[in-house]
Amino acid sequence: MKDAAQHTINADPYDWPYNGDLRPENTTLMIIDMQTDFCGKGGYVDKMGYDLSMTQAPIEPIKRVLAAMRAKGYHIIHTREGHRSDLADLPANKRWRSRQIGAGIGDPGPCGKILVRGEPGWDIIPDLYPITGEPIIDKPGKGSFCATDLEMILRTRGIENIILTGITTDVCVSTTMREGNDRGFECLVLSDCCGATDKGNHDAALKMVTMQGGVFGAVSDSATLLSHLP
Ligand code: C5J
Repeated sequence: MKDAAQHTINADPYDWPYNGDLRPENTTLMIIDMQTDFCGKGGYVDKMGYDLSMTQAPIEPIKRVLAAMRAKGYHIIHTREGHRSDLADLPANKRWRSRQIGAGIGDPGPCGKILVRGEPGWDIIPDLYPITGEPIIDKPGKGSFCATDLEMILRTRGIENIILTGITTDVCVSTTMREGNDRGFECLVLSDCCGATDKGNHDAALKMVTMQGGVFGAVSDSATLLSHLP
């Protein structure tokens, strides 16, 4: 029998995926935490005083990747970081630290209670809003696998490859990539489809992926992906 067609995306430090098995059936786009709290006026990142242009930069590239991958029938999974309205899943140290920087999680802000489920600031921005059939993973922490059913959804759907996008590169994207990699998923992060609150941290988080032959997977960008996506 003839081998299945091989498809790879040019990436650093290796053409991805490692085994050339890139298909809509076994590959998901993950869009991490594209919530008003992380990229909108009056949200959590804005309240902390960081430059919003850095977390807004990936919106347009993600839009292009999302449209193309939806059209080709790839799996699409979204995540939201946030806590129960009674804050029962908010660790005291996470709340304390956020208050030190003037953006207390669970405290009222211009977009409702910061990072609390159901509040306006917590939801995904309209430009990237999920459509029917696209799971949303609600997570209390930085990684998308911790205290969620993400792994069960990926295994049930036969997903082996994860293409990561979203915010922030050095926190929730990086943590999810590490968690996914440790579980045997083949991960690719798209550099222009991520953003951080600090350019140095964005660059460093991407560089870390490329060490040791691709210690967490590989790094590419939206244009490269779109020109070779089967
Ligand atoms: C942070 C995230 N930075 N989505 N969350 O607290 O990266």
